[in-house]
Amino acid sequence: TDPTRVDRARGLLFGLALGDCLGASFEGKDGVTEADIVRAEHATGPLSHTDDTALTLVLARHLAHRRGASNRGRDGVDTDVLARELAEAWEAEPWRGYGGGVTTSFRLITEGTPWREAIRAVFPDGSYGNGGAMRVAPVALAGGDVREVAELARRSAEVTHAHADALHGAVCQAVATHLALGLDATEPVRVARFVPPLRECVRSALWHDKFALVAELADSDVDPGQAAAALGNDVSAPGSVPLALLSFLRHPGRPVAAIRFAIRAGGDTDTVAAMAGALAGAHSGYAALPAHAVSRLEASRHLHLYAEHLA
Ligand code: 8NA
Ligand code: MG
Ligand code: MG
Ligand code: MG
Repeated sequence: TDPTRVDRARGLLFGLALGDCLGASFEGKDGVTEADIVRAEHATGPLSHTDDTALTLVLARHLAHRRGASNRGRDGVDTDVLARELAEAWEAEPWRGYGGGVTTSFRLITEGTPWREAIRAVFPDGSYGNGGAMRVAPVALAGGDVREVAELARRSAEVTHAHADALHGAVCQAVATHLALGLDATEPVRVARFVPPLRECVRSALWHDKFALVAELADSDVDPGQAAAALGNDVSAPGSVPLALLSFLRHPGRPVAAIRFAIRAGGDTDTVAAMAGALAGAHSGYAALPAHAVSRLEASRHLHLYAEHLA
């Protein structure tokens, strides 16, 4: 049966956290096998997350709070407030595996530098890292339609990432997640439902080429290594967001398979698996995630809370 809205909201957040936690121990490793990942899924003890989940929780809380009755009519993202909230989360737990550029930005923001200035301190043209995309999925629940989701995604990402490719990555991941939420989970997933709206929202030749490749590979039998070679698997937004989308499209209705594919592709495994997990969880719902692994997620209580608020 088709999952309910709240089941999908839970699937989105828990799928993201599961991908992050499982992917974290394989970051940068080559030759990761299915058996290695299965072992990680079935281990005991808490599954701890990295910056991807930590900042997703901040954005989810921000969106949930600004949805309250007292904020009716205001924008879903207050950039000045969000910049401070993200920087405070870094300051509280700087050991969660943050990128080098964003670490400097967050430190400057906590010291009082305006975020627009702080985010160009290391990279004058802004960061093209995937940090805006990795945390963006909750905006798919907050926006009413594709246009609104794209705008929220841009605003949520621009407080740390000024480079156009980082913003394109956030819009791509948010819009794809919104589309996944809206599809009937009992019917086959068609790539053609994703590519035209993504092309519309992301106006960039580089990204249009990536979407064409994703469409081609989604209907092929490429293995994760070949997918990484074709699309990239690094910390840049264009080098990771398309691979996450492909991981989902190759395994519709099977969130664990999507996450495993993303991890086996290597490189920035926590982030690609987090983004693939968000897409797959939004489509299939919480009940489709593996109960044992999900029960070990460190952030479980907050993930449930924000899923209910945002659903
Ligand atoms: P970021 O803004 O620091 O960007 C990440 C990295 O991308 C930077 O440290 C640079 O190496 C590179 N980069 C970005 N923009 C430019 C530019 N304009 N010129 C040259 N190099 C650039 O942080 P972020 O939040 O975007 O990064 C997210 C990633 O960092 C995620 O993968 C997250 O898990 C974390 N992370 C990644 C790794 C890894 O190497 N795979 C390790 C630890 C943490
Ligand atoms: Mg991480
Ligand atoms: Mg409020
Ligand atoms: Mg990462």
